[in-house]
Amino acid sequence: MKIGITCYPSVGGSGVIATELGIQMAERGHEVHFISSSVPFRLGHNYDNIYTHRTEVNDYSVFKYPPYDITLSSKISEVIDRYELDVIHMHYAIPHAVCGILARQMSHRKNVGIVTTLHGTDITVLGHDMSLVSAIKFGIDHSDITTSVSNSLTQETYDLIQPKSDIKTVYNFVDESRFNTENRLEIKKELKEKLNIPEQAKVLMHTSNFRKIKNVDDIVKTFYETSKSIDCHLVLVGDGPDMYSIRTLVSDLGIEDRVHFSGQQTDVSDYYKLSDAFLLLSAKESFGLAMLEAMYCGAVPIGSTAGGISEVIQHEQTGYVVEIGNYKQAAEHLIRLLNDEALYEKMQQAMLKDVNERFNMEKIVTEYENLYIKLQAGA
Ligand code: GMT
Repeated sequence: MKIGITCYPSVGGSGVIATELGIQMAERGHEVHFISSSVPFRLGHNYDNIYTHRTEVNDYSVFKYPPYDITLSSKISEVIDRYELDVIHMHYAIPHAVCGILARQMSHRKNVGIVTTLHGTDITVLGHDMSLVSAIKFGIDHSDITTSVSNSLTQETYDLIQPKSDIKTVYNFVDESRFNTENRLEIKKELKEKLNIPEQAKVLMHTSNFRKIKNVDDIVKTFYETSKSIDCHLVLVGDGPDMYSIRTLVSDLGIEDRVHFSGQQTDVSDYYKLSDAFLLLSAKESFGLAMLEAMYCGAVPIGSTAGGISEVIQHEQTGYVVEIGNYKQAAEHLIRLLNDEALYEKMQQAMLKDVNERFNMEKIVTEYENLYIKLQAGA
């Protein structure tokens, strides 16, 4: 098959899933075309059957707003026609699904299939913006197939947007050749030396884009509470708008010597392997891909009840789930877990088995491939 993929190419879970899916489709022999504003960051090296097409947004001075969506639609239609694409997969309803629909109308191949995947903030945040609801609904209803990354997001989309068409949940996946427990002990030792973390200290970790909805302040408070009873350090990977206030909180609590700001990293897998526990206490989170990556690397998760987090963590079996904002309870779970080696090991083993079964890459890539095949057959 010939597959077009459009996503936000910057660091972020939706771009990661779109890119990994494209790579896996190429590995299965399909021809894959990425059409986006820049080369997706996870596309590490060159593949014979992966092509990238960049949109150049026109900033002609008469335009008050550069017409990104129109330019992208035009580019997608050009690629559909030139490469005779069978399917285009749009990640995010706004603007990508709408661009895909417009592109199909512009192109000569009216039977090209459109799959749209909802990733979260297109619904959980934008879905509350009445000026965008009609566009999101249009994007879903005019796609041939719409998927969402968790049951929680699927339900929220039905409730908020009330689309006419069905939405199928397809969970996110992780490339286990990249995220695994290999050399966990050696990497832990090396990174602890590098970061000046004592060998016996436990490590808690979080990575994100440090937006308000990530509640990174709750993570710092959880760490602060935990560190009253456990010898531990906190490693924060990433950067974003809340960084200044988080640094201020860390300094106000007087814990600068045990909180490590590691900034944006292109490869976070070593940081996951360094960690005993991964924290994701967001106010909104459709799935929590970084948390799943951390789990594959052996870090036990403490998550909030937001969105799909509790679909990824099986509470008390493979990690813990606490009410949004309840950092004291998060700390209580951590203290019990990190004080009890037998409990920790049991939970870690159950977690590794569970994620490998439910979020298995081969299984989920096949689910997407079957959707593409279904569309091609019906074309
Ligand atoms: O979490 C973010 O801010 C990034 C965002 C994105 O656009 O990449 O992530 C969303 O999609 C990911 C992949 O499906 C999910 O794992 C994240 O949970 C989701 N983020 C939110 O719902 C806030």
